[in-house]
Amino acid sequence: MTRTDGAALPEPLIAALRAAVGPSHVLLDHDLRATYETDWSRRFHGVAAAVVRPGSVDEVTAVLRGCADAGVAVVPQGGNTGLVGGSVPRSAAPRDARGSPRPQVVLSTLRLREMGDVDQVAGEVTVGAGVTLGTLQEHVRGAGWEVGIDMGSRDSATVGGMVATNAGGVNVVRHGTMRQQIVGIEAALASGAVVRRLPGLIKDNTGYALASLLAGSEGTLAVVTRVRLRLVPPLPRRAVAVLAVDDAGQAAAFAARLRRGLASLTAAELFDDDGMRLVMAHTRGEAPFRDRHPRYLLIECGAATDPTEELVSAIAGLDSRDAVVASDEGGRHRLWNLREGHTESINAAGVPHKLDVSVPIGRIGEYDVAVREAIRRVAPAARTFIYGHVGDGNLHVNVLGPDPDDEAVDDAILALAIEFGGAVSAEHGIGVAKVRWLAADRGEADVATMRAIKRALDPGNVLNPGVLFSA
Ligand code: 2HG
Ligand code: ZN
Repeated sequence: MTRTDGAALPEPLIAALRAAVGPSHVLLDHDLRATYETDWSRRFHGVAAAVVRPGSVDEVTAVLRGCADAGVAVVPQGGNTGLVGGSVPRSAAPRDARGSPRPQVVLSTLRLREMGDVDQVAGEVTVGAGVTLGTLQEHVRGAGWEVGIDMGSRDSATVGGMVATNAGGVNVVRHGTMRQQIVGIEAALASGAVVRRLPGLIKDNTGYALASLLAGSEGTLAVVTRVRLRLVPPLPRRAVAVLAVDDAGQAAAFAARLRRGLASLTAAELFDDDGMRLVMAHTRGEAPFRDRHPRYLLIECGAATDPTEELVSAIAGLDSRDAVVASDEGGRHRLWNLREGHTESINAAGVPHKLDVSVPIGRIGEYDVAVREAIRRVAPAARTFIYGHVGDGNLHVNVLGPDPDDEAVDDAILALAIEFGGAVSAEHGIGVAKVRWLAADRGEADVATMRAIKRALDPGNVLNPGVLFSA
């Protein structure tokens, strides 16, 4: 994406922002802004007129009011681990009603780091939006609980960003997505109003479920400031297996059988041989098998008592090409690294096209074959890596080679996902990357309803213009 210069902020707004959050938290200098302006994919970047770092919900509302009054766009940002351009300024600045470019301010939530005590009776915790998943995991483990979500970006991804994107990760097969973990929310609207419901009631049918609406709204409806999460019991004993399989369809079929028959299943992940070789080369990892195989299925089990025997006997009933099992921490980590190392290893080899599609689980094998063929047709020299959460029907299709601005492979991959009855985003969202695909996937009536909600909550289009809908 071409980098264009952002419009500058009016002086009175700069003064108001400094007064609201303190001068040291209004970053105007190019070098200080840089890490906030490019997302994790490195494919999406734009220029922020300023990065503002409020430290409380009141400061967030002051920033929103100031920007709304000045017609300035606000891009909410957590750990900036997004991959679809939703958490960084637009490369082409959004326009106001007269067609002039609107300045964009990044509102970083990283200072919203309040960490509540674990409520031992309810099994819940309330935390600030800027707390990282890794810090939260450490906090609740110390109190004898676990977070229902886990993912490779745990040390940077924030709770607020995970709500805004309805994050998935590796344990969805067991605990569901972020939306299913949320039992309360506090969020600031573009008007400066704050919606807050944090008592953490498991059952609450009192009107619209605003927390569920904000989950997956990608910063277009509100800035999430605090979240109350349900916790899950810890599963301290773990065992991991990697199975060598014939194809993605077999991996999906095995995962489906294990979901039914293996009560301690916590993850079912897929990767291919090219991806594994790349990870091994980048991380100096060891191959789990002497021979090469077309695809690999990683299975993790978690329980109060050692699940190794249960795992071994479950996979013995599957007709895999080969299998390895690890129960010790080092061995489990080495096997997980083969899957979790993909994003970093692919990024180190170039700027990938990253598409996170959902496909009906029964059609994963067919999709894996068809999508590789479709990519070969539009980009014969490209390198394709397909990995992901096969137990949820979520594949990450990564393509190295085509220019970052060339969207032919993206289009081929997404069109096929729709043709297969899937979705153009399983977990990373629409961002700016897939705006063209929202209506194709959801249909006109759904998009019109979403636009009506957006207009009602953010009539000035202050929050994340250009994300989900064209600005
Ligand atoms: C994962 O599952 C993440 O590892 C990142 O969702 C996916 O690198 C990607 O495309
Ligand atoms: Zn993923």
